[in-house]
Amino acid sequence: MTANATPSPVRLQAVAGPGQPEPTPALEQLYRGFERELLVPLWTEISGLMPASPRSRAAPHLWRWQRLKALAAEAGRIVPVGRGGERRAIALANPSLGGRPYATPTLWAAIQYLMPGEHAPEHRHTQHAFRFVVEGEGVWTVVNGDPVRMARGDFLPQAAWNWHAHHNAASEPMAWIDGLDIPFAAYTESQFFEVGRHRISAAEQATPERSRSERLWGHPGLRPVSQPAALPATPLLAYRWADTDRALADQLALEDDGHAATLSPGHAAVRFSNPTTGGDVLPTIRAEMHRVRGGARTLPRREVGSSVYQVFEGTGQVSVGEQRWTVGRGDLFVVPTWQPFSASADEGGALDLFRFGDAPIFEALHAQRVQVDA
Ligand code: GTQ
Ligand code: FE2
Repeated sequence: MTANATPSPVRLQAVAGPGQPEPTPALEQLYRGFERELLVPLWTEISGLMPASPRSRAAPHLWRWQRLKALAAEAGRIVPVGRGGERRAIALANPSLGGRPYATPTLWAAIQYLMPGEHAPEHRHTQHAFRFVVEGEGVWTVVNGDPVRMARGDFLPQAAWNWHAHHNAASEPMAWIDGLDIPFAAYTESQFFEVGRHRISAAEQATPERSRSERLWGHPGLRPVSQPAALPATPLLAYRWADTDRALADQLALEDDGHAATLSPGHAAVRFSNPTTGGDVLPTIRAEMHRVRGGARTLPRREVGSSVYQVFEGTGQVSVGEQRWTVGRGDLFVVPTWQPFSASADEGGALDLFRFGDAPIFEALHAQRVQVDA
């Protein structure tokens, strides 16, 4: 190697061990040759490259809603929102992902905050997104010119490449959470982004109770014949809490009546679905709402892929791998791939958990596995 040649980033050490060649001077020579030519043999790497089951770089971690909200409110006072920064969104950074704004290796989760009268400018991107509202109201998200009301318990998916802006039409600040596949898109180097108008039109700043998308698509089991047969992502832009709540309550009531309806005793769950296919709402993101009856506990479950949960209502205990937390409204936590997860609701009230995860990616690749410990 000449003095000014770039040093090889490959570093190989001849070490004794099961399945490893004997560390001899000849082996050292061979490894120096590999380094010069930028080569790495499988035999030194196999346990890391091909583990027996998924090992996550991400750690289970919990963020308390009260602390997030206090910091977001402070950001509301001192950080303007506008073109360039685009959004007053503050992302959860998993402690094991190197300080990147990634909740999990594939998912972004952020608290977003808008002050009264504020606008977040229009843009579009290839990342899939959604909003979920744990408390408050007063913001409309305007998707391709369709103003969509946001209120507690609502789930608002926002598929790739739709223009979107947000505006707060109320006299109070509002916070909500965003979920996006930003880390997945970054890792796969597949992103596109465009800025739109700085200000949407006065007509688009309307504050209708129901969006055009809900009037067209929001009728259970009824599809508009004028519209395309199967769309890859949901055209319905709001899933309202009243509907989600009734679906969960009905599952538990059916269980009370002796009918099979729940995932396990006392554990009801619904998945937000694309009305044109019945599949996941977004191509890369699965979203669900779970209700655990007071005093009940979910079966420990592990899945390929990572999830983020937000407590919507109630108090209880959750366990993720070796971690165990007492949780309450708004708290957010991460379940890394293949780590067992279970939740139990405190006596006296149900525990409602909003969950989003990257399962559609693995299902599309036929790489999904689920294991439930009954
Ligand atoms: O509201 O459009 O948290 O584009 C991250 C990226 C929110 C949004 C985020 C975004 C948005
Ligand atoms: Fe966006």
